[in-house]
Amino acid sequence: MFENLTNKFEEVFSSLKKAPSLDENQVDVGLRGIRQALLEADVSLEVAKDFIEKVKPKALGQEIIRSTSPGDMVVKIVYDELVNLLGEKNNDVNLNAVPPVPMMLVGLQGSGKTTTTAKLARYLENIKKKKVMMVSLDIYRPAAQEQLKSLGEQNNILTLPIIEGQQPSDICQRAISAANLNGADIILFDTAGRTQIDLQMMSEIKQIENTIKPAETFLVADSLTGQVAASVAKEFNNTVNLSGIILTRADGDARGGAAVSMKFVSQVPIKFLGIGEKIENLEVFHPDRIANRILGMGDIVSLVEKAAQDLGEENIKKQRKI
Ligand SMILES: Nc1nc2c(ncn2[C@@H]2O[C@H](COP(=O)(O)OP(=O)(O)OP(=O)(O)O)[C@@H](O)[C@H]2O)c(=O)[nH]1
Ligand SMILES: [Mg+2]
Repeated sequence: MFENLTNKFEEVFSSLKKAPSLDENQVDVGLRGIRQALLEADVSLEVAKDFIEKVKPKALGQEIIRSTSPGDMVVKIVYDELVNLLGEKNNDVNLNAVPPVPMMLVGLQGSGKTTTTAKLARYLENIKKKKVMMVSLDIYRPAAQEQLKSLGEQNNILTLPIIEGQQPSDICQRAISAANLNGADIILFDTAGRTQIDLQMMSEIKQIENTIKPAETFLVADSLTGQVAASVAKEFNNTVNLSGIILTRADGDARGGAAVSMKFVSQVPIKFLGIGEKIENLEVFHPDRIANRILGMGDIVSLVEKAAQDLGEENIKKQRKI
């Protein structure tokens, strides 16, 4: 996952870290390498530019350049900014609503909504200890409702019985009564896939949103589509109030551009990563851990701490000299 980006960052960092001292020119070369790495990961020019603009003044700070391990210091600055860019901290699933808590999953055709609905149900049952009911509102694609039903059967998750020919708004009403009757804590609504320009479908999800008043509206987006995924999120967010992104196919994404751009472009945080086709292949998105993974340094946390400590000692020494 995100191997290309990791390799590029490693290249830049190894030359920065080798240097016993750093001057402005060396920092500049390093930052250009980072910018290039981001662009090759399919991050937009705007995101890459903003990132470098934030890192640069910090990396050129006199205490960094003069410190005993300037390379490590720059790594720490890049790490901190990357965590910021990815979303600072994980915002957990919002369960703060009257049960049955409604949540819906929206997204483009084939992005992974139905599979992710089942993954999320399993997560909420196993980790959050909630009883979940899954409901398909996809009345358009043949066998779409059966796909969710069979995922429910295979994994022992409750689904709303299918009534042929029922419209989404009626299915929503029926789901709420059935969930109450069955003592379900959460209802997950899987919606029909849509192409971006399909205004009729977009107005349908707006109507569903108005009917169920979801506590969470997740956009399911395909990581492999890079910066397109981020602009799709921005567009969906103009129609419905997205509360989180679930980025699927992260397992096959060597570049990582969607993960990096998503928050900046769409203003919506990533909450989960889909990392495979199986029901258990869902991972909570922790910006700090992902930044760690992207920078390709298992020891980054201790490195960061050490760098911060060195910086502190340096300052103390300086003060003593004065
Ligand atoms: N490798 C990988 N495959 C995934 C992931 N998530 C979903 N898929 C696969 O993507 C394909 C499409 O998934 P669906 O869940 O049917 O997608 P959808 O968005 O519901 O599709 P429509 O309802 O037709 O719009 C399936 O073959 C899934 O197994 C993931 O995180 N990793
Ligand atoms: Mg589907």
